[in-house]
Amino acid sequence: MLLPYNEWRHVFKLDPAKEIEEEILQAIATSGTDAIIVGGTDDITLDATLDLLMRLRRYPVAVALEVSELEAATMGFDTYLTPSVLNSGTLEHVIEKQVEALEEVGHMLAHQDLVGEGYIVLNPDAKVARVTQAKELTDDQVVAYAQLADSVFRMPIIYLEYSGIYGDPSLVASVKRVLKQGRLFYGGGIDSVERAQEMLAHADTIIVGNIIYENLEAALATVTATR
Ligand code: 1GP
Repeated sequence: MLLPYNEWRHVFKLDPAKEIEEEILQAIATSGTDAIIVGGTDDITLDATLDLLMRLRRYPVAVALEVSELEAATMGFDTYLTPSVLNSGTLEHVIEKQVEALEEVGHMLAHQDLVGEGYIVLNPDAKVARVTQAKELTDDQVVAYAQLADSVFRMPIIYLEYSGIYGDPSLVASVKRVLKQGRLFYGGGIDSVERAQEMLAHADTIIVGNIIYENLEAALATVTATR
């Protein structure tokens, strides 16, 4: 059975802009991970997204699309994760791109398949931080953003995004303490079982990205942290 997003503990994120060999794709898809998110920051094309979707559909694993880019929106995914970067310096990445996408494809998407993600981008050097002009935040602000997303906006997912670096487990724990209903996603720098376990102690779900392309064995090992 394919797991819904609110039961995911471990997720791999594949970037459609990056090439991936068939054996690596198979190893990732059959690793025991709960889901695969297809998403990236730039150079996302419809062709590459469709290609990855078709290749992944051969395996019994949930596949979610995470893009605000109109060009890549296509049918066939189990879930459509819609990221809003809450600490973005521009409205474009909070609501505008999302509205643009829904204007085009909204009528084809079912309410239950659309899941909002309140992103808090915390690595100022990450591409996503530059593209969205993410504001740097104090720890107290991070917690306040998380509470806003959870208790005010009632977003189903609050996503602490450190993309490229390993984050601060104590800040992840502080965020977890204020959440009442949303699920806490953590992503960034998970490249070992130890780090996966450390973040899973606080976050509901961990997202493993880059290491897939750097060290497959290490990436696969992170799945065992959920056992
Ligand atoms: C990126 O949160 C994910 O969007 C995972 O981060 O690539 O650093 O593992 P890494």
